[in-house]
Formats: sequence, structure tokens, C-alpha cells
Amino acid sequence: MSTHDRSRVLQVGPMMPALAQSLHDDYDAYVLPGDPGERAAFLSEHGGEITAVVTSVVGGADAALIEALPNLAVIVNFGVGYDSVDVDAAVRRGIAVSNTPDVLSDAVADTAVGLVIDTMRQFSAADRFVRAGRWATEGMYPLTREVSNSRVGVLGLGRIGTAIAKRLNAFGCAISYHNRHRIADSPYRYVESPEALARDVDVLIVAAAGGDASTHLVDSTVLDALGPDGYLINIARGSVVDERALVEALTSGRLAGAGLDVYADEPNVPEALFGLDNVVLLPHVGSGTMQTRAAMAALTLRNLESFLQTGRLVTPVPECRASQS
Ligand code: 8YV
Repeated sequence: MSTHDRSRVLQVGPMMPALAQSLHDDYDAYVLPGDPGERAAFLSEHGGEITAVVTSVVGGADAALIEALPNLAVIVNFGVGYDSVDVDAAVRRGIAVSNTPDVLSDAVADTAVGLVIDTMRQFSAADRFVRAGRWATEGMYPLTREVSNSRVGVLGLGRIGTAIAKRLNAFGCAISYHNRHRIADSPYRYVESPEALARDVDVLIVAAAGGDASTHLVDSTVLDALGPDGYLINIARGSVVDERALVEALTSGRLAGAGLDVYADEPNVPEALFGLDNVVLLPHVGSGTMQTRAAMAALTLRNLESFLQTGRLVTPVPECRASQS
């Protein structure tokens, strides 16, 4: 029997097992069926009961789902990025939305730095070279690009971008950034546009939030400004980069390399990249450590519990902060 009898929680999309278990055991949560027919039947039968949705980048809450839940009061997002939630539709209905900032910044920044090093030094490719027995037959692996003291551009100097900059600053890198707003007390050099930033650096790291405002911020013009000696790293959202233009630039040698953790249509990754040794491909593992995922799950549950008990969230998204204060 639920400990929260008057509120019904709906899990949308897969969740890490411990979190799914808590939602089941402590909240008697429903799980939204994946099959479209079953989903429609579930929503017409139970939609009116649901007051809270718990979701992530994989599930999300679009306008149609929000509309199908007339008593929805809160959307609790597991993850810092909430571009899979239609926040405008939620705000119009007075529905509160939370995410999980801060607790994952270190893990994602570690991933970004790992991708920078792996891409520029080609460690994954060199590992494949050893395993294929090519060292003994072909001799030394070709020389690669040095990371220390290189020029780094961070696109989006939020919490994660700042954690990345801090790490690469310790590598002696010259850090520049572009951001929606210039940051008054930042120790890093502000550059007016993504294109100008790309022109000035050896490696451009995408750390901007996803969503309509940042879609294809990195397009063919920005990639050409980065040029044949430049590297692109993306740990943010696939939507921020024009993926077709990126594949084109990489396959035609107009870019030195790329390290990617995120893609336009996950889990589908452009197969044209599979044979390129100057490209490192990760399966969206930026926050994927046991410690960080446990912290994200705990913050997700704190938000849910706090809202159900008090009507207030611990970490509301910026668009909802006014109505929470
Ligand atoms: C995912 C992420 O939430 O926080 C984000 O925005 O993209 C990730 O941490 C995580 O992979 C669960 O889907």
C-alpha cells in the first residue's frame, strides 16, 4: 500500500533499477507503457489519477503527455538536462519541474576531459592497434596532438562548462568561452559567437544546454571555423551540433577529429563514423558512475518527496523558480 495515497506517481521511461524500485515500493508508482496502443489505453484509464511524473532524457514529458494528465502538479527529471520535458507547456499549466544540477558536474567534466585526451592522443585507436597485433608488424603508432597547453573553447560556461574549464586550466590550456550571457567575474576570455570561438581554438567543447535555443548552434560554418586542425568534443546534447554537417566534415577531412558522448538520435550513431580512428564514440555515459548516479537518484527522490509533502521542490528548473519562491 502506498505511503502517499492521495498522490499517484507515474514513471515515464526506463530508470536505474534502485530508483525504479523506490518508486515502486515507496510510491506505488505506475510505469507508462512503451507500446503506443497500451499507452493510450493506460492514459485514458489512469491519466486523471496522476499528480507526479518522474522521468529522464530517455522518457521525457511532451505536450501530449502533459495534456493527458489533467491533475499533474510536478515533473521530476532525473538528469540536469530537461530538454525532453516541454517546460513551456508545464509552466502554462502551473506544473512544477525539477532537475538534478551540481551532483553530476564532476563526472560529466571528467568525461569531457577524458574525451579530449582520447580524441587528441588517439588512445582508443592506439589500443585497437595493439590488440590487432599491428605494433609488432607496423612499428610505432603515428604521432598525435598534445593536449597540455592547447587552446580550448568551451561553448556554454554553466556548471559543467566551468568544471571542464577548471580541469583543463590545470593542463596549462588557454580557455575561452562563448555563452548566452557574458559572465562578469569569469577568469576565462569571452568570445562573441560560436564561430569566432571555433576559429580561435584547437578544441571546441560543447557544454551548452539542449533545447530549441541551442539547436544546431554548431553548424557547418562553426565546424569550418574550427578547421582541419581542430577537434570537436560534445558531452551536452546531440541537438546542439548539426550532426549531418559534422559527419560530412569528419569524413571529408575538414576536421581533425571528434569525441562524442551524445548524438542527435540516441541510441543511433552515424555508422559513417565507425571506421574513423580520429573519432571517439561513447554511449552517453557522461554521468554514468555509481557515485554520481546514486546522487542523482537521491536528489530525484528528494525533489519528489519534498513536493508531495510541502508543494516545494529542492532544485526547481530556472523557468519554475519564480512560482516556487
Ligand atoms: C542522463 C544527462 O540524465 O543529466 C543529463 O542531462 O544527459 C544524463 O545524466 C542520464 O544518462 C540518464 O538518462
